[in-house]
Amino acid sequence: MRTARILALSMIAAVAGCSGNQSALDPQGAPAIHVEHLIIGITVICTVVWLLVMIVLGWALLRKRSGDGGEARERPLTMSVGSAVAATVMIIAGLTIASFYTTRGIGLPENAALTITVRGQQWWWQVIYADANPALSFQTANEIHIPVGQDVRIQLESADVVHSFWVPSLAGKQDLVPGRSNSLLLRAERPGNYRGQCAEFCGLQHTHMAMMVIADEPADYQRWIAVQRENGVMPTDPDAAAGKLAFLSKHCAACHTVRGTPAIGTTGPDLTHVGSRQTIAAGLLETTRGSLAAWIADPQTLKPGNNMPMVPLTSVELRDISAYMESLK
Ligand code: HEC
Ligand SMILES: [Cu+2]
Repeated sequence: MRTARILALSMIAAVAGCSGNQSALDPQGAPAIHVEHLIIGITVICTVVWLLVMIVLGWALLRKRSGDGGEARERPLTMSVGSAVAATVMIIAGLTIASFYTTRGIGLPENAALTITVRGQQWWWQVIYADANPALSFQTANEIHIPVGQDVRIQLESADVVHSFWVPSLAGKQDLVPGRSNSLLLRAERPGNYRGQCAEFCGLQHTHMAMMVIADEPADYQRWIAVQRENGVMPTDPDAAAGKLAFLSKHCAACHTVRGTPAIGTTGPDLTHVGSRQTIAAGLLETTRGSLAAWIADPQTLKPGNNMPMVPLTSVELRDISAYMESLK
């Protein structure tokens, strides 16, 4: 009874896991739909093959027990083995062709309107919206906004080791390889938040290397772009204003950029609009003043081994810097 209940519950969980914002079985864009068709096709064919093999095996075992068969059956046996081999070759060839056409189908169109560069870092995603006019270029981290219904070319690079970019609801999986540039087509038909994760083991904090692709209606997307292009806001709140001074006088500015201030470090994520992002530290924590304070106070306990050191701060400095970070919308 108990076993049956556990079985039923795990089946419900498995089916529920198929939908949601991070599932290859709940595709929301053309490339992911191609991949889903391939997954279903291969699963169905393999299931049929497995069932046939089991039926033949059962039949053969039963006949062996009843003592039937023997030398006289040599010829039909050769024939059935021969046809099984032929069927295997045909099925494998068929699956190879299907997989080839799927790969072609999710390939990049000649000219995607938008290209976004994503650089894998241990353990976060640097996202670069480059523009021919450098004044219009900007960077963000772990959060990629795209317009719905448009082909977006993601250019994938790596700063250190091999990572892998995978947003299952929107596209296939593609590696980020040091010294090489790969491309991937991303497309969302419906607005929403689509979660992705690094899919290639890349070190200690590989698990905490998530990203969010946010598909916006074109007008929302333009509004977001306009905000991101602006410099970091001048804090008006006294805590945040004091926090800005503290931020610039501590080591933070050596690793982080806040455009419009002397902070131009590039080791860590660009913080110009960090307060506008849903999460910090690659999906680890929701962005709130409290989580920012917790992170800045002790990044090594929250995400052991990551490349941000603990910078000694007084409690007032910590409070002010967190207020400043939160104000950077
Ligand atoms: C030695 C370089 C270095 C220094 C110094 C440094 N950081 Fe960082 N910081 C990083 C790196 C690297 C990350 C990304 C960590 C990760 O997600 O794995 C990060 C992440 C962050 C984040 C989260 C950003 C996001 O979008 O995920 C905030 C906020 C932040 N740092 C603030 C600060 C503040 C404030 C200081 C100074 C008290 C500081 N950092 C000092 C390297 C540094
Ligand atoms: Cu990884």
